[in-house]
Amino acid sequence: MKEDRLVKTTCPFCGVGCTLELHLKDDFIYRVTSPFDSVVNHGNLCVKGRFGYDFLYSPNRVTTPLIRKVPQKPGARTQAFDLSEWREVSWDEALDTAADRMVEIYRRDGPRAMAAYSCAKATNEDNYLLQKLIRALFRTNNIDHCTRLCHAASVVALQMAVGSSAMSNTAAEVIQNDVFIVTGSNVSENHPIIALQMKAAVEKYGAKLIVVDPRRIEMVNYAALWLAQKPGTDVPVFAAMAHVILKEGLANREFIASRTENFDAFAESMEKFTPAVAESISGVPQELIIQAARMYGSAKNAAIYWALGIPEHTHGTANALSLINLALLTGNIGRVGTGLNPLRGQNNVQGASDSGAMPWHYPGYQRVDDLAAAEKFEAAWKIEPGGLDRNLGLTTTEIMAAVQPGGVRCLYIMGENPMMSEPNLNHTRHQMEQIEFLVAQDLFINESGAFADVFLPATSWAEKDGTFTNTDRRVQRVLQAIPPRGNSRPDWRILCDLALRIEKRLGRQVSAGWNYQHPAEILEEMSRLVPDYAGIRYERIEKEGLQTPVPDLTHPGTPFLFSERFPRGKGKFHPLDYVPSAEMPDDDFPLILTTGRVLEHWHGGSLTRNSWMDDLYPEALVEINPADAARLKIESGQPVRVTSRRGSIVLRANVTPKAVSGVVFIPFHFREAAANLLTNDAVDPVAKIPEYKVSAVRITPAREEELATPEARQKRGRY
Ligand SMILES: Nc1nc2c(c(=O)[nH]1)N[C@H]1C(S)=C(S)[C@@H](COP(=O)(O)OP(=O)(O)OC[C@H]3O[C@@H](n4cnc5c(=O)[nH]c(N)nc54)[C@H](O)[C@@H]3O)O[C@H]1N2
Ligand SMILES: Nc1nc2c(c(=O)[nH]1)N[C@H]1C(S)=C(S)[C@@H](COP(=O)(O)OP(=O)(O)OC[C@H]3O[C@@H](n4cnc5c(=O)[nH]c(N)nc54)[C@H](O)[C@@H]3O)O[C@H]1N2
Ligand code: SF4
Ligand SMILES: [Mo]
Repeated sequence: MKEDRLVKTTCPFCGVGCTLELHLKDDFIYRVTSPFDSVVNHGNLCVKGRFGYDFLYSPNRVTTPLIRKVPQKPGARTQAFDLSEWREVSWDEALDTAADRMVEIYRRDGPRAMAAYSCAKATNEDNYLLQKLIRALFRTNNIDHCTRLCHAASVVALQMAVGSSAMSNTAAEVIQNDVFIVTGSNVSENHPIIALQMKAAVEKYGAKLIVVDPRRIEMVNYAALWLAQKPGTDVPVFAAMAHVILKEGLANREFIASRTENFDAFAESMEKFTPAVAESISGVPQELIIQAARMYGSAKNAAIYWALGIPEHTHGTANALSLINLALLTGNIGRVGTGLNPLRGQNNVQGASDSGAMPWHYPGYQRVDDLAAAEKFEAAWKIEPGGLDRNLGLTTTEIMAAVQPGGVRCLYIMGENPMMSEPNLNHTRHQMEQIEFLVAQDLFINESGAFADVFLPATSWAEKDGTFTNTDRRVQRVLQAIPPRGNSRPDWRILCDLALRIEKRLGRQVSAGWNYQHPAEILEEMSRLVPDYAGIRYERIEKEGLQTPVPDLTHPGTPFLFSERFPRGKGKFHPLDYVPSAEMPDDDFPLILTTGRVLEHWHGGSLTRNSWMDDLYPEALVEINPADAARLKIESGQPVRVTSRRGSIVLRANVTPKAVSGVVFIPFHFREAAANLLTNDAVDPVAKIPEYKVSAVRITPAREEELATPEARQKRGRY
């Protein structure tokens, strides 16, 4: 018997980054709480942080390296969920096989044949190493992660306008806002602890909340104004607010003159967006737009919080720019209690981006096509001059599209699940079948790993050390609480062991090395290369995280950005036009489908569907407005078929006023009713993010037998 222990660590689910206290008895986590003095969450946790950790004990978890029994061929690759289709092997055999095949393909086809998906659930150290492996050993920038499917358009827009893409302010500052806008963010389900602070801002501190969202999300109950636009019409709504602010003299002339550029071109392009025009496109009554403009435009401290309702469109970049324009126009940026705040999703999506798991940037957003940056990384990794690839790599969606002879042949997936998370899954399936060699490094054989040749069992966050960077740029510790389950290993260790084998086969040594003894050494290497992380060391964040930028070892961290200047100098206004979504409703497909999340579940479901969370929310539901349901003669609980131009699924209806008329909502967590069979893979031309928030569908009644049975729901398998 060991003593009972408490281990303080960071939640593995969302970007809020709550502190967890794991209660252990004999290396078994029997309870999770949070200390009252935790800086992010003050002892509060949502249901996932508190109860959702048990996936790590799931019998479905794979803790032995595996190799497929039947060799897979491109074009005829199949999925194997059942362990009987795999051979349990030693780590040596698994890693040697992976290294042999990867090097063989690289030798034959060169860098463009190699690609990797990195993992926003894994640590900064894990992500730093995977991008180093891909860049330094395979000489390609073909590495990306789920940020591409997430806030890519927010990132691009913020880079264009201010030169930095992170949240500008700290989430807890919401209580210092007089007015705040929440748009495209179902915050009480997806960032629940930030939602608590927002509710307090309204109820205790008198802030006024403006919700701009096409669903009647919970935060509408706290809102002074709710603008329910048709999905895909944010530009007209926010541009009309700018129009009113300009017309009514509410613009901050001093801020515009001293801190911004390109104002005239922007102001001219706002002329056409009268509230009446915006109403005709978006359906939002013009009086509401005018009121919202006055409220935001005359506030002393106003902030904008947004999530995926903004970027996940073919015009996602324009959507995000329409928000940025508003903040520049009113000077609501660069001070405490203001800001442009894209709420980041995964526990470590900010960190995976900071760590360089991206095709256009080295760690720290240093561009791969910038000569000085490339030379810096060549020197650090001891690579011959000119050795690193100077070309932008492929993004997540481009990698999948490039799987073909002459294109990507080998894919390494560390902790992602494209076969659930990418749009138009029938197309993704076709592409996955064409891969020549596939490695999956995960806790579970998910729908994508089921296609793999080699499966490498990683540990969960509770079985390893490292750091996560949360949505407000806070780098926090992750502490090993229990030994790795079975034969699993932490991602960073797997990557080091693999890299050494690849190096040996290539006869190429990256003498900056792969012999790390502890993740602290990896973070130290990264902090030497990334100025914003220069002052971060494990010792400094044992008690409390530090918010980047942390430029030196005594710097206290940066709660809000841009007080003096923007990273690009002046903030740049962007003129805008309205562009409709790629697929609009018509007679055949009369409803708009928007997709997203529910409180209890996580993305493709690998974690929460292998957890108690699945008992709380066991079955996929489509939200339909009562008027639409009456017209379609559908009742709550009845099975329905939802069909788009790309696919069709059967699930139960949830008739609820949370859905507005003409718009239905389906969460994408459920394999047996996979929402992404329906979604459109059209992308924003600049940010390459898919249009998850608007597809056209029709709904027809279905029979009970067409639904997945409860047993089938429990089993993972082909959808
Ligand atoms: N429980 C849970 N929490 C999560 C996650 C999870 O899987 N489960 N995932 C995490 C991740 S990675 C992310 S990125 C975040 C995502 O957090 P959110 O973006 O809040 O998640 P979604 O459910 O996609 O909600 C999108 C919101 O946009 C609205 N919307 C739809 N179309 C439009 C539109 O055209 N314009 C506007 N303005 N709004 C629109 C929807 O009604 C919804 O309120 O959540 C994180 N937190
Ligand atoms: N229709 C629709 N589709 C969407 C979205 C939407 O709103 N609508 N949102 C998009 C967004 S914002 C996102 S972020 C993506 C998410 O898409 P993905 O990142 O593809 O989805 P996840 O299900 O989170 O996959 C994470 C995997 O990592 C594994 N894992 C967890 N921890 C670790 C670890 O420490 N190490 C390793 N190696 N593996 C680990 C889990 O078991 C799981 O299999 O989905 C996108 N897809
Ligand atoms: S709000 Fe996010 S970080 Fe906090 S407990 Fe819930 S899932 Fe974890
Ligand atoms: Mo995300």
